[in-house]
This record gives sequence, structure tokens and C-alpha cells, in this order.
Amino acid sequence: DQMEPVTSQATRILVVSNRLPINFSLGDPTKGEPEFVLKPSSGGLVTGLRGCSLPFTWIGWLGFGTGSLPKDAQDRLRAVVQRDYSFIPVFFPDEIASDYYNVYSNQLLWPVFHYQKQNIFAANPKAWAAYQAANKAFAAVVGEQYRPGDLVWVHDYQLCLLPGYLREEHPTMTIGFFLHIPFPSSEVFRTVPQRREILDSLLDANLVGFHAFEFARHFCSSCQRLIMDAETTQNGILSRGRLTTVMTDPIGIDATKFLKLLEQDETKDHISQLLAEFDKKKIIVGVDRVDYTKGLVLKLLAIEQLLKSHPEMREKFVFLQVGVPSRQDVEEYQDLVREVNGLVGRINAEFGALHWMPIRYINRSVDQPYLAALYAVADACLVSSTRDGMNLVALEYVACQEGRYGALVLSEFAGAASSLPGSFIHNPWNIGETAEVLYNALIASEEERRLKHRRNFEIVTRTGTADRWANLFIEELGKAYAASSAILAE
Ligand code: ADQ
Repeated sequence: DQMEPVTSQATRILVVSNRLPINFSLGDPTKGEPEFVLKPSSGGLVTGLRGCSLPFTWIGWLGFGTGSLPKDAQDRLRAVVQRDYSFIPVFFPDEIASDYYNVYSNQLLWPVFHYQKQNIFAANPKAWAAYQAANKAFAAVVGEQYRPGDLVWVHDYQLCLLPGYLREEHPTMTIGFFLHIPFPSSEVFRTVPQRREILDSLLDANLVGFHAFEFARHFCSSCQRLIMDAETTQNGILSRGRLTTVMTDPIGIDATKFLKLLEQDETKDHISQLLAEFDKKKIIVGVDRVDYTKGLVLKLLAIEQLLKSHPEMREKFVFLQVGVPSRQDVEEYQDLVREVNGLVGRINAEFGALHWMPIRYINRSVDQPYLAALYAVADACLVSSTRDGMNLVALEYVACQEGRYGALVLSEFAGAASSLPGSFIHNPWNIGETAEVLYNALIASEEERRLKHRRNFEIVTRTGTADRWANLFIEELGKAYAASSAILAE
């Protein structure tokens, strides 16, 4: 029961996100390599958008190194990316990129929106100017591509100023904005020095979407408290004669892709190997970007607590954690890598035996068949985010659990907790509680696990897929545009 795409052929959807879903590096033509080496990349937003079947034109940045290429090399790169991927790259100087991406986006907005301490140096005027300049560079490329009637769908916290810049140039453009991370309470949001500029720009969109109802509510109360004339209406915010519809639209995954992966021989081989190695032990899996919002330290402490409070579980389980390297140019992330490495070593040394280690941890990415195999063999998946927009790992685990009815042990602070009622919910800050919930999940009867799994599986594979998410947003965007035009006509 797939939804019909709601757009006619003439209407295009321009999707704009910070990164295009490819990694770029320079090749060595003397070794027979092409001038540019392009590889598809992963990540939450990418996984979500890849999973939806609506046709769209994707506009975004290719990452560091592209800004310092000579103009003619940029032109060649643009042509290759358009030819091989049909994406439209955005270029801006690397120096701006560093302040825009590493500093303003990831040392100010990311921590504040996740209730973490912001780096007080991140709000410096140079970083803010770079954030503006990068958003303007995106606006210029969108402007070149835009034809009246197109829908423009802007993604995430790196591009908060884009709706405003687009609206300035194109009063009748249809603009939607989706935030992939949580929106903080107004008491926290107001600490952002440029809070008004950000809200004003977001209110220039016709539709603003969030993963969870509480994020939408925080956004509305922030507007009400910080924007003088903002009025909350039934569907959104009215300010300066503009109506902005606000919606909750939790993202999903392409579950079919995981079900197909499980059928592949490569995945099946991985599954047999994993099961052979961890013969008769319970397997707990964790997959996260190494990011302080994912609660890796709390997770490891909960594993330690489980070993302490249930000594009978020693040698009866193994915790397999994949930590994908992330944002290694940012100091806070380098510190976290060290802390996690140290903790894994300490817990293994204290509780391990020469023939058994409680924790197996790797600090690198794994390919899709191996990821699917890990999900499939695990009796439980532990998600300990202290705050998370949605958390796609939780959904992916559910998709791979038809055979085993494994337990999803999910933090109450992940957006996914509002969408997946069949989860074992825990507060990751309460280490004793997490250890107990995990223990109960491991010893739960098959009947209990099956009932819980069924509820989640139905949502992940049918009612809450990436396709539904995108179609619902685009459909709502059309309605929101009509509603805001009606207000303007009054
Ligand atoms: P992220 O913070 O990146 O996303 P998440 O939603 O968990 O977090 O998505 C991570 C994605 O990367 C998953 O699809 C996962 O499979 C993939 N991945 C992780 N480790 C991998 C590995 N080792 N190898 C290959 N792939 C790996 C942000 C927000 C989230 C929100 C998403 C989507 O922070 O809260 O759910 O956007 O909106």
C-alpha cells in the first residue's frame, strides 16, 4: 500500500542538505586513478532520504578540500558529480567551511540542541559570519536551479538561514524545512546568541517539520517567547503576516532494503560466522557514530553494572559495539574517542577472562551486509542516546529481527521512543536502571519479546517507512503553501 507521489511531472523537488551523500578525495592520475574519487557515504539523513522513492534533485556540499580547488577543477568536479550522480554541488572556501561546519554548526547548534554545553568560543562573530556566508552560497545554487513551481525542501541545523535567504529573493517559492535533530526547550534555545535571526528565517518556510511532537512544541514556544508578534494558531505560527505550518513527521527507513540484505549470501555467511563464534552466548549489539549525544560512556557503565549486579551473567553474553568515527576535527570528539577506548579497556581488563571479553569494540564503519548480520544475530540492541532526533539504528535493528524477536533496549530520550511502543525503555542516566532493563530484556520470555517485536516491526516496515515520511512531508508542504497564500491574500 505505497502512497502515490503527490507531485506532477512538471514539479520538481529540490532537496538541500549540508552534505551530498558522497565522499570526495583527489585521485592520483599518474597511478591511473581518476582526477576525483567519489564514494557513496552513510549517516542518518542520507539513510532517510535514500530510502524514499520520490524523485528529487539533491543539492549539497562535498566536504573539506573542495573549496580550495582552482575554479576550473571545481567546474570539472561539478560536471562529474552531475553526470554520475545527478547531484548539484555547492562550493565555498574551506576557511569558511571550517567555521560554518566545525564551529558554528557543530560546536554551537549541535550541542545546544542536544542539551550539552556549548563551546563559548563557537558563537564568535567570525563563525557566525561564516555560517551566514555558507548559507548564502547554498541559496545562490538553489536560486540557479529553481524554476517557479518547484518545491524546495531544506534539511537540518546547518541550513537554518537558508529559508530566509531564499524567501528574500523568491517571495512565492514553496519552502519546507525539516530538522533531523531535536529542537530544545525555549529556555535552552534562548542561549543561542543569534536566536532571533534563526527563528525568523525558519518562519520564512511554509512548513517546518520535526521527528517528535515535543520538538514541534518547543519550536512553537520559542517563537512565541522570542519573536515579538508571533501568534500560535491551530497548525503553526503566524508572524509578520506569514503563516508557517508546524508538523510532526517521524522519519523511517527503507526496511525492504534490510530484508533483502538478510537474503544475500554474504550476509548469511557473516551470520553463521558470528553465531559460530559466540556459540550459546547472548549477543547485545550497539551501533553509533562516536558522538557524545549517543551516550556511549553511559552505555559502557551500564554493561559494567550488569556484570557487577548479575555475576551469573559473566561469560554468558557479549556486547558488540561498532563506533563509527565522526567529526574528528572537533576537539570534543577527539576527547570522547580517548574516553571510550579507555573505558572499554578498563572494563574488559577487570571482568574479562583470557578466553572471554565482555566487550568487543571497533572504532570504524562496517559495510551493509555485516551491519545487517550484526543486527540479525543480536538478542538485544542497546541504544543509550542522551538526546537524539530519531535514531535510525533502533529502526534498522527491528527490521532485521523477524527471526529472533530480539529486544530493543531504547533510551527514552531518542525520538524513536515516541514511535516504537514495543521497546524496552530506559533512562540512560540511571545506570542501575539501564542494567536492570537490559537484564530483563535478555531473560524475557519468547512470547513477551514476540509481542513487543510485532508492534515495532509493523511500524518500521509499513506505517513508518522513509517513503511515508517523505511523501507525507511533501503532501503537507503543498497544503501549507496553499494555507500561507490564503493568509497573504486576505
Ligand atoms: P545520526 O546522528 O547520524 O542521524 P542515526 O539516526 O542513528 O544517527 O543514523 C545513523 C545511520 O548511520 C544509520 O542509518 C546507520 O545504519 C548508519 N551507520 C551507523 N554506523 C554505521 C556503520 N558502522 N557502518 C555503516 N553505517 C552505519 C541524525 C540524527 C538522528 C536522526 C537522523 C535522521 O542525529 O537522530 O534519526 O539524523 O533524521
